[in-house]
Amino acid sequence: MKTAALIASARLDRRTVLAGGATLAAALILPSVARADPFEVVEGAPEGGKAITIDKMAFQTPEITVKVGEPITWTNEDGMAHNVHLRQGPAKGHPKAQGKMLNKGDKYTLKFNEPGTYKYVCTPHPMMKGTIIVEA
Ligand SMILES: [Cu+2]
Repeated sequence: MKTAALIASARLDRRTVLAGGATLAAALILPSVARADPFEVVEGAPEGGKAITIDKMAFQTPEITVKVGEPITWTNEDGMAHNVHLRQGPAKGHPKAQGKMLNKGDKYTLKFNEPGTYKYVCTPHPMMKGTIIVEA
């Protein structure tokens, strides 16, 4: 009986320790997941990645597939100013989803942290549409 009580007590301790460990792990992991943005604006048009030209009132590559972390750089070659405004997908409603207006020759680079399908438009010309598929 004494032994049984000891075993029960040992089991309880181990469960308590495991539960405590899981809680600690959750505390360490969850805040970083909550903080991570689905995408980032990258300054200074980095080397590599994919390129999309904006011209003739259109995103010249309307659909593109990238890996997580692979940058996409848009270059406006149109005489009119345009932007990249992420409207559907993981970036929907994000405070940085509406990109700055790009004049002719300006570049804008995004990289994506979260896989998914991101649909975007140009804010003043919403008939200009594009789709970004981000793969893990
Ligand atoms: Cu536009």
